Amino acid sequence: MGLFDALKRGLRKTREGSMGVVDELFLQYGEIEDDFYDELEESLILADMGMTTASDIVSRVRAKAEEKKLQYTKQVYDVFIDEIKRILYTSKPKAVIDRMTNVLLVIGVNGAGKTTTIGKLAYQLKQGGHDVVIAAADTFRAAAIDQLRVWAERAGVTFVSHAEGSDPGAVVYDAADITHSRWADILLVDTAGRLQNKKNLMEELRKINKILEREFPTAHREVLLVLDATTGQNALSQARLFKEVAPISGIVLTKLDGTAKGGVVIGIVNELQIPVKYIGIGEGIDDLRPFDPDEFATALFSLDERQPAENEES
Ligand SMILES: Nc1nc2c(ncn2[C@@H]2O[C@H](COP(=O)(O)OP(=O)(O)O)[C@@H](O)[C@H]2O)c(=O)[nH]1
Ligand SMILES: [Mg+2]
Repeated sequence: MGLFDALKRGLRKTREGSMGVVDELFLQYGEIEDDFYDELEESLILADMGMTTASDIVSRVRAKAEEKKLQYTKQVYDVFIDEIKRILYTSKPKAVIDRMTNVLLVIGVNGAGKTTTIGKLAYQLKQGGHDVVIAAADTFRAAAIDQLRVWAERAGVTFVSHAEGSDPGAVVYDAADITHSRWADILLVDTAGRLQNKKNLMEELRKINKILEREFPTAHREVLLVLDATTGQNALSQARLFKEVAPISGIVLTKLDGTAKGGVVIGIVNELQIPVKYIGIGEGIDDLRPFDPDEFATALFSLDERQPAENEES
């Protein structure tokens, strides 16, 4: 199966669910009436783009359609797709991995998919010829450390951990040392995400980020926030919260395969103006993909199958 087919399969629930509803609306409505735009807005909200983004999109699409004097909803489809792509392109990320040393701090709530994402990423980077070190800075549970160790072994990369309950900062110092002495070019730092103890967690993350800034002043540093797409609008509020702790440079949106509400990507990019850098479309080691706006829009809206004719009159 090709990469694009794998992406389409991963996004199937969203494409056939909430985006299918949007597609139908355009292709079956007929002549444009006021109701059409109301229904469009409603279907975008149901697709979890959020109220702000849904109303932004509809007013821009409407203005353009009126400017072009379009009569039929089918003709508005292209305008709509262009608008979706425009939003997604505001987040077109530069490459995450640079030629120099790369330090990726991975944050997010429990269960979002941080450890899995690091495992997949470590594997892919190692396959790409990089020397990767993983730091197990989620020291809260032994099981979390073991889970990451298993991924590191699968990927065949260097793994740095301390005992359960030890200071995450100390793990990060240790991993920084090892990265320097190996001349490794990539350090991935896994962190805890227990929001129940919000204040401590935020302090801990802030401290880890400081250590990385100090230890790697010239490295290419990223702070990746991992969000679970199945949580919909909750993902947006988590992003706002974590933004206060560290400068988030990119988002990893996981579990897109498990939700019909993949429209949340569009809401996140539009509202937060933080680029989505990777998407998770399954639990397997190959199921992490760099985010490509064009590919994503095409996979989401069945464009290749039902592209409406340009100037069709009926
Ligand atoms: N279906 C699916 N499951 C995922 C994806 N990413 C992570 N998971 C699952 O989500 C669960 C929690 O992941 P984990 O990495 O432990 O989350 P963490 O607490 O943030 O470290 C695990 O069962 C993963 O297999 C994804 O893209 N798709
Ligand atoms: Mg974890």
